[in-house]
Amino acid sequence: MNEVRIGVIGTGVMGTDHARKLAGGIPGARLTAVQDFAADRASALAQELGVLAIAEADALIADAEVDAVLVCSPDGTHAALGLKAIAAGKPVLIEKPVAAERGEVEALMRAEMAAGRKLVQVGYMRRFDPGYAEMRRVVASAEVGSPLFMHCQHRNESSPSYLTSELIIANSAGHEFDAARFVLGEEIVAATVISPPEPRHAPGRQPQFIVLQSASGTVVDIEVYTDARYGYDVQAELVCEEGTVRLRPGPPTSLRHAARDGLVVPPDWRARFADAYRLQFESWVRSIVTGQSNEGSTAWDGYMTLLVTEACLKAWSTGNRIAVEQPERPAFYQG
Ligand code: ISE
Repeated sequence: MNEVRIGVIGTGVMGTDHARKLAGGIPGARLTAVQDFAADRASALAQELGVLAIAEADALIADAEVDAVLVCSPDGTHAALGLKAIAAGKPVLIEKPVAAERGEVEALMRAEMAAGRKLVQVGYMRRFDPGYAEMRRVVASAEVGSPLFMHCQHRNESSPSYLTSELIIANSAGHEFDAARFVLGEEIVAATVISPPEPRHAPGRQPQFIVLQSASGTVVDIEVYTDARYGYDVQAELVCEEGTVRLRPGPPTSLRHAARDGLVVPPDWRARFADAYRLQFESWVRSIVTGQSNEGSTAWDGYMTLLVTEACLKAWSTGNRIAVEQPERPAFYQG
């Protein structure tokens, strides 16, 4: 296969952004179809991009013009659509989180193992951000010793009203759970969560401060504040025995304007991680064409991230330090 024809399910904010990227020059990829439960939204995007609008997700997965599927529909539909793509023998990139319930991911892994090849990738795009990739390299090379701390900061300018304190853990912080496993190259084994009061402008939503510990003892702290008002600001610093490595904040230039001197903060993750999303798609398409696996999150990674999420939710509701379950990793997902 030299060209991968891709169908996108879900044309909300992320699906639209992804579809535009796929239509605009990812080597080896061709966007052929889009689908959304809001048919007019899908039709408008299909018209803009010159592709087919398909009414039903099942029909898009089955379509002969679709070799691979990108799932960007609401979180609760991810796993079921992933299962259908596996049944059709088509590679599927599922936006995070891969599922809301662990049983759904277990079913996904069983189906993938029965199919005998890796078909699922989960859209934790930070793995393709050059900064996190460099952190992983520094840890693996041990050039500044072993990691002691990983400090993470995840701030959104604002959030939709449906984002609850629980969803801050289950949806937003999942990026850091996956990034920590990726950078440290080992599992997270324990979680503690404490929360400051709700900010006045975001009632009903507590920011979260999460402390994780990895299998060899590295401490990972994560501040998640989704109503920070000033912009999208994701930072991370890894402290190793003999040196540190941190993500470079913001763009390569700083702006002086209107009596201020400083870095411009991006409005949201689409701008901040535009390169990571593009690199994620390039890598996904290359892995489909070559049949070689890539650095992307597998169904197993999505599963372990979900188990960290479950431990954090329990830690938050009980105030205790909670052990993360450590199921045996199937041979299929090793290496
Ligand atoms: C959203 O779903 C994302 O994936 C963003 O990257 C994250 O910053 C945001 O908090 C989530 O709600």
